[in-house]
Amino acid sequence: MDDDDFPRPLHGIRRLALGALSGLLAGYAAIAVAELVSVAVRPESGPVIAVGGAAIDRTPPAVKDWAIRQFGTNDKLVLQLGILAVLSVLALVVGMLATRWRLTGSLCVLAFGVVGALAATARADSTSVSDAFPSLAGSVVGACLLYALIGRLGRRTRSAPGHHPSRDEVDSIGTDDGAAATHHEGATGGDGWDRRGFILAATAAAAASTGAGLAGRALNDSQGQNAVASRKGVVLPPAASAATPVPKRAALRIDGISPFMTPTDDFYRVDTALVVPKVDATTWRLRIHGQGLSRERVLSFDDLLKMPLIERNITLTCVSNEVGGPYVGNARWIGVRLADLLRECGAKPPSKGGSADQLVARSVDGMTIGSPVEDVMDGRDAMLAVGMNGQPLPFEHGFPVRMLVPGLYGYVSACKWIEDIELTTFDAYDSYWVKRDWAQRAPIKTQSRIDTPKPFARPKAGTVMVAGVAWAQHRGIDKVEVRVDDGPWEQARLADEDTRDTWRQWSYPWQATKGGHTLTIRATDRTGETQTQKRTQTIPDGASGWHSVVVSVD
Ligand SMILES: Nc1nc2c(c(=O)[nH]1)N[C@H]1C(S)=C(S)[C@@H](COP(=O)(O)O)O[C@H]1N2
Ligand SMILES: [Mo]
Repeated sequence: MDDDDFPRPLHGIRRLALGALSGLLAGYAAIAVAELVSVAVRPESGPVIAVGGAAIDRTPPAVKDWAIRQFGTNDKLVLQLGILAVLSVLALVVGMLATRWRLTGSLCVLAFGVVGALAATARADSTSVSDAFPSLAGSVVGACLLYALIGRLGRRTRSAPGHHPSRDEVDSIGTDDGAAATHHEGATGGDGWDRRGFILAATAAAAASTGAGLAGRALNDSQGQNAVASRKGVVLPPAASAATPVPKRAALRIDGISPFMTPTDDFYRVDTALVVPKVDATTWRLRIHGQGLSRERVLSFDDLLKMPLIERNITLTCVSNEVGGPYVGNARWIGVRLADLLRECGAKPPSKGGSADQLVARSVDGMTIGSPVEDVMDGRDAMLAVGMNGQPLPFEHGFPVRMLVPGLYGYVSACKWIEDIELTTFDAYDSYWVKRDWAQRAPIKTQSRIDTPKPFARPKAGTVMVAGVAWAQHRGIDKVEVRVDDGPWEQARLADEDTRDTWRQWSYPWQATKGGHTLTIRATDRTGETQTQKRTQTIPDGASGWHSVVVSVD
């Protein structure tokens, strides 16, 4: 009778469990509210993306390479799931802690909000303190919710000094009549376990969070619709200077070889963007400015399309590509010749007396990529690309405009979602990856890859077609050699060269004998230099060494 008149607080394991649940609900509410508030700021300002971005910026290269290798293009999904998992564990712990120290628990939630806010404002693409709002707003809601939910559990022990509820009592509390509890405790929470109040509040919070989160997601997605519409509206003009037709015999028909032109959907993607930037081409602008220019320019997308366009096949390679790795692809690009634009602004390469030796490209997501002005203006087809394989650039590959410089690794040349070009010097400025210990200058190293047979394949004895690709952009491939086990180097048959900026296919009909064999490949570029056997890491300026494949012939 007494118990019914004065509900007891919840104790023991059930208190902890409901505390943990409260923590989870508070964390969920915080993330959901942050997502909704980020609609008013920008999608990248939400806490998961912000913390993920901060993690990417601080990941040591070795870990980054490992993550790319382990998870490939899923690395970003894995990162976000990892952050959510860590947040969940933290939320459980904070919830349990709050069952004892209610206010401290809520303050912890606020502290996480501050961390998220700091991460959001510290990112390179953050231009405003408003990036802090989503995390802060989310954490305030989360903190209040946790405080309220824990209040429903009743005040711990102190309300009933010396009282240790028996097993029976705890059970009866669990099944007590919620109406009685509500009656005694009112809206702000009394000293006893308010079962009905807890269930109501928890259910309402879960539902409201789900609603807020889904609404936030939907609104954030729809904000990209202008960009999507602007991309659909792009009509690429014909090139003033078309690509020379690919020689028929540049593309071999061999099972398992990389196709000479990489289909857009299979083209590798490497960037730091957790949210692919959706840029509206109709409002996009590119600013060209900096040292040694006689005039600055601001260009719209239409301005670019009105200029004479060049169309070129260019093989792009990532410095993070391991020997034998997949981060290389060949596409047909169309765009404006960058050297012409720079010359119109009065730029001169260092060899002609220009004072700026570095061109820094900046993207809408704050990436900075520095290329040598000399390379950009030495006559090669450096371009501001607007199209890839006959289509406007896909969002993943930099819509509306990206830079490309044949012969340079992507991290020193291929800025996607570009919006700013500044001429400066290598002494004066270190770009994003250079700050992270990658080399300032990084021409692509001569490399070759065996595409077929695959490692540990079991071909039949007899003629086995060994084939693959070799690249030495802007120098060209002159020779590819194959070695079986420790035998002599044999010349592979080279497919025709398209241009010296594209990779080159090769093949070698191997008379395979039974047993295990190691196939090794090496290429020689047009300067006469043969690929070095010396294995190096990808950092600081690209992997070197020979690719080999072990097979077992039946
Ligand atoms: N804005 C932006 N541009 C970027 C990057 C990036 O992280 N952000 N990564 C660069 C790197 S390291 C490479 S290898 C190429 C890859 O281009 P892709 O994803 O279109 O293949 O983009 C470059 N441009
Ligand atoms: Mo790269």
